Amino acid sequence: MVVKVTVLVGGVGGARFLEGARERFGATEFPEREDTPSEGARENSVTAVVNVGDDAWMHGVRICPDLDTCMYTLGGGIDTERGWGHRNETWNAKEELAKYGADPDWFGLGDRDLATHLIRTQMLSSGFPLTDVTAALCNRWRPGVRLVPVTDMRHETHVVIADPESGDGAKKAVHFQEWWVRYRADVETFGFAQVGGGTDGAGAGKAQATRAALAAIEDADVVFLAPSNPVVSIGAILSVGGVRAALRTTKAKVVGVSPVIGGAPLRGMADRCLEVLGVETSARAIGEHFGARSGNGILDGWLVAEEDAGVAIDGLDVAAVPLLMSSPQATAAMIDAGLELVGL
Ligand code: FO1
Repeated sequence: MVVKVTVLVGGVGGARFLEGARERFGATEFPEREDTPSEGARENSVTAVVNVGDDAWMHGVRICPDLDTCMYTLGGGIDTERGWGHRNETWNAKEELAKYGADPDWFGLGDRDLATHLIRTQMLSSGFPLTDVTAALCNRWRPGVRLVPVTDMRHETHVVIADPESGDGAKKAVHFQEWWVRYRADVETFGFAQVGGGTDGAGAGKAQATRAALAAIEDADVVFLAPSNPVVSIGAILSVGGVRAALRTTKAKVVGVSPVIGGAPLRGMADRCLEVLGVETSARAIGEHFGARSGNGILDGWLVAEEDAGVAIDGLDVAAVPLLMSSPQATAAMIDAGLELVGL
């Protein structure tokens, strides 16, 4: 049977999960070529609804870390060591900018990566929505999965911290990238806020999900929440207008994958983010945080690691399976376990 799969993803963990989805369901021609077979003949399709909360204007260009990490990873251009940016990268522009005293000097803006941001910035300035810009960039990278931003509006994650520059612990809000890259989250942190939103009448002040993102959730057979950061990646997606409602009403089954194994995140700083929200860093607490659709949550199923076997959450089907995404094949096996868990 044709399976329409939608995955909510953030950066590195999300990209790795998408490699497994592509392995399991086959490549989705994206952007669709003119000769793409009609719906009936279509094979399985995989659409990623990608977080835009990390996105930032820096040095006059628009940077979309999670979209680029997914595009480069699936397109074979990622630096596997860092998990972000191009392999074989050089940093000449970054060094030259620093010599001019240009701010910020703490962000790793690579020369090859800069080309992506220049194309994106030119297209955005010409009036193309981020959804179309992403399709154009994927024309080159051919990721084999459809990548769509959750919204075309600004929806940046900003972080309220104790200002390290001020002696009296005064608070200030910084962009997520400054918190993540400059401070490594190693600063007193009070909370996260989404900044941006639409200028149009409808939902002004709150970014609204695109039609493509909502359709990807509503028309799917199954929706996965990738094992991305539950707060600043998945949480930032859920905070976009229309997403929660779509997840609660879709005919699809919704399956989450725990980003935490045995009380510790695999990489990134999910524990630091969860602590800010007062959520315990455990597969159970995060499953409860997302909640069951039979309650007022968004999940039908929750995959936890074997180390967390025995986790039980009201209203949720839970399965304990290997969760190490050590290869696309291992991730494909996780996806099969998720399908089985919800009877697909
Ligand atoms: N992460 C870092 O830790 N240091 C960096 O200098 C850095 C630069 C960077 C440039 C482009 C890009 O697409 C991602 C980049 N990242 C960097 C990752 C970025 O901070 C992501 O938002 C996080 O990895 C969270 O997904």
